Amino acid sequence: MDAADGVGDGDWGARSVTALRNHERDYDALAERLARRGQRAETVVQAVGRFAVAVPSWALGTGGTRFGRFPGPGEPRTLAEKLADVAVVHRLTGAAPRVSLHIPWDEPDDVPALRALAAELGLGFDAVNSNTFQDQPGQPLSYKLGSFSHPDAAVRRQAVEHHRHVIEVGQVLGADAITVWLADGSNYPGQMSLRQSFDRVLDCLRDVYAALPAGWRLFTEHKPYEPAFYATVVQDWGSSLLLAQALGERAQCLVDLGHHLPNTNIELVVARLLGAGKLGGFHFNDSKYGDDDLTAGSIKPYGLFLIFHELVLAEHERLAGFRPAYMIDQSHNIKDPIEDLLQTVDQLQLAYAKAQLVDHAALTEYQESGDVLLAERALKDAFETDARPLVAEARRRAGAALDPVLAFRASGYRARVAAQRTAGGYIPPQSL
Ligand code: LRH
Ligand code: MN
Repeated sequence: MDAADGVGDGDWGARSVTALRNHERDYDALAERLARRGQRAETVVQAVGRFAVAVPSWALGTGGTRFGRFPGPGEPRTLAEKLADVAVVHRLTGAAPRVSLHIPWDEPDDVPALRALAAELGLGFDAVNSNTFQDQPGQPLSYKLGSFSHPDAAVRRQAVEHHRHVIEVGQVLGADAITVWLADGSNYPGQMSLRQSFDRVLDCLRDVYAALPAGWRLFTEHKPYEPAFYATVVQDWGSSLLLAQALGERAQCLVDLGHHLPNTNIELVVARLLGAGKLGGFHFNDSKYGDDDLTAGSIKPYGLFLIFHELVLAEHERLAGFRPAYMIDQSHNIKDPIEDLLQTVDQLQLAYAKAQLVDHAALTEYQESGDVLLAERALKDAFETDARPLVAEARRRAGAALDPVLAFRASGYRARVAAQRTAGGYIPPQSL
């Protein structure tokens, strides 16, 4: 099978030819229905075609929990194999052209070589991620009691140095942002000064901000708890916004969907950060209780749609400085990591497509006239539209798969890499 052709050829069997025919009929039926609503399927297909999300380097293997890890066959053993797997996600969705690297978890031995390999695979690099939530072998000072908020100035300096190093690696890779998530916090009242710890974090972030290359952004990522179980220094969007506003215009807030207490209105958080010009990006995933890192759209699909509604509104309004970095942050415990990522990208494309179907003019009219029910229905009509043919069409035009998960299974890629990766040899990036 030629890697370039994404739809219904020999490898995906007769089913693919039938699938293509069915897709064309579904698409035409939907386009006709949308036209009756005064909407153009073509506009949404083109918008979905521009949508892209970055894959985290730490999500190509099985994550596991503290209770156990159930590794699957053919998991990548090297960064090169991880890139090969990301290339498969991009190949089948047409929408995952970048990797977000975590340092030192995925520190390249040869950074220029990694950049060249990624380019060969049609991939680039999104925001790099620092790590001061673990102690590395041979690390002089421990982060047990924090990093940027640590009482010992030497530990704070060590943490700032680490961030400078992460930026240097990112620069060689062609990235243009760094995401700073700090585990800093306390487990017991009294353990940590609640104000001084925040001031120390801001001071250290000023040093990191000063080290940003031209054109780079710094994303602050908030999280309510874990691993700190009493107070987390950057606990919520307000704390993150205070930091980003104090640092300067190239500092913005990153919203990890799993970093909100149950029932938090995350689309409202997104709207607030958009309004403040401080929405830097996302870590997409889903959760029922805590930071569960489940497949995006798997638990709260309407919530995901409402977040994309705020993003599409900002896009259509050409909101100043609107340039969110879309990234995934998930931990795959029981699904095949590649299949989970394919499903995730599909869910994000779908939520984005549905948000493009909102009749904004009608919505504004109902909001301004106080027609509560019809205003709500303007959103529900879009959410309840089966937009899958629009997403499949955008993928078809990008040479990707109508149904990425089924295409992946039909390709036999997992079985192939399982055979090769257990055999210990390195396998060059391969076509599906
Ligand atoms: C923290 C977090 C952060 C990453 C880590 C892998 O929970 O969301 O974004 O550094 O997960
Ligand atoms: Mn995250």
